[in-house]
Amino acid sequence: MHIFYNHQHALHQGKVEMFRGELVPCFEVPARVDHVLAELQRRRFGTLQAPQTFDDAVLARIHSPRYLDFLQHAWDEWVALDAANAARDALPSVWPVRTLRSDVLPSNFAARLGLFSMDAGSPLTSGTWAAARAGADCALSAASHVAAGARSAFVLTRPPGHHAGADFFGGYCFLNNAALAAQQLRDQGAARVAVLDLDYHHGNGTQAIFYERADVFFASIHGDPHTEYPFYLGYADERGAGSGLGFNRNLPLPRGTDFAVWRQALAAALQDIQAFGAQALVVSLGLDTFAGDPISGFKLASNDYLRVGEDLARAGLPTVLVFEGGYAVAEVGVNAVNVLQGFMQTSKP
Ligand code: Q9C
Ligand code: ZN
Repeated sequence: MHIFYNHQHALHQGKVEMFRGELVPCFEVPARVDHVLAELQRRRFGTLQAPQTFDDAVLARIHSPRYLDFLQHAWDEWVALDAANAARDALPSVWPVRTLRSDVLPSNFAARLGLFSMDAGSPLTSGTWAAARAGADCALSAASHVAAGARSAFVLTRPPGHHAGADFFGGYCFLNNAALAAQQLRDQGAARVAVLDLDYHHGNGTQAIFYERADVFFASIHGDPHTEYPFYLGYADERGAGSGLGFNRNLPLPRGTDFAVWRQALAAALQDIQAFGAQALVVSLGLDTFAGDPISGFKLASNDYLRVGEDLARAGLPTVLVFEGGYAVAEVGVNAVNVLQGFMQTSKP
């Protein structure tokens, strides 16, 4: 399996996120990807592949031009406010909720930071744009590789992507790597593409991006948003809208769900994807379903991830796997590579 590794991931290095009235150390840290890379090397698994570079027009297939423009220049604007900001993360603190306008683009930086975000847990740093941009190139390259006939590819990148919408960041995500990969598969000839989101948190960004489309099916298994982030999306009654009606499937599960129950949800999601007639599959591979995850509530064990990979391979589709969440840093490498190993062993002829 070709691995599209984001060599620039560590340029994004948040210091703190807002939690219960305090700034606490970030959970989404560079060591996460370092552990996956080390485990790939330890097992001599896969071959690292340098990504191609795509122009911003390809990103604009998913993200709005005004959001891309904001993200690209945000750090310079932040430092221009106060030179001392260079040593601080930029976190939003004001948002245009119901009754407030989001069509006007204020000149005030804090106002735009809020307009283009959904929480105060996703610090924007000096290297955020460079890291996210290089990650998007990895996702697009993996999709092109699979569109050209490869059975599978893995995108090893951070920051993650599935919470990022067409024009906002949040949930540690800035550019939606899985959505970019799905669109690239469409643009390179796959008529129907499925995105299967296995991260503990609902992939609100990906769902929203494709909600009114019949050419991209979105399925997600995640912690019940009544109690789990992102709270305001991911309920079972969200089935798509307009021509996209029937092309969205949410499978929320309660905190404490174990692998046996989770695996039944996986079977249901894969059945929907087969019925849809997907020609290619993008997996948002979050490993925060692990029992030891510090911010999540499912109970998967490391060995269960081998079975996950096997189940995914049995779908028989050209597959792009995209690294998303997973915050049990010491175990995330073993868990991620277990999925890949299960997938490879099962997809071999
Ligand atoms: N104190 C992904 O897994 N809130 N994002 C966490 C922890 C945000 C997770 C609060 C969780 C976002 C890609
Ligand atoms: Zn997550």
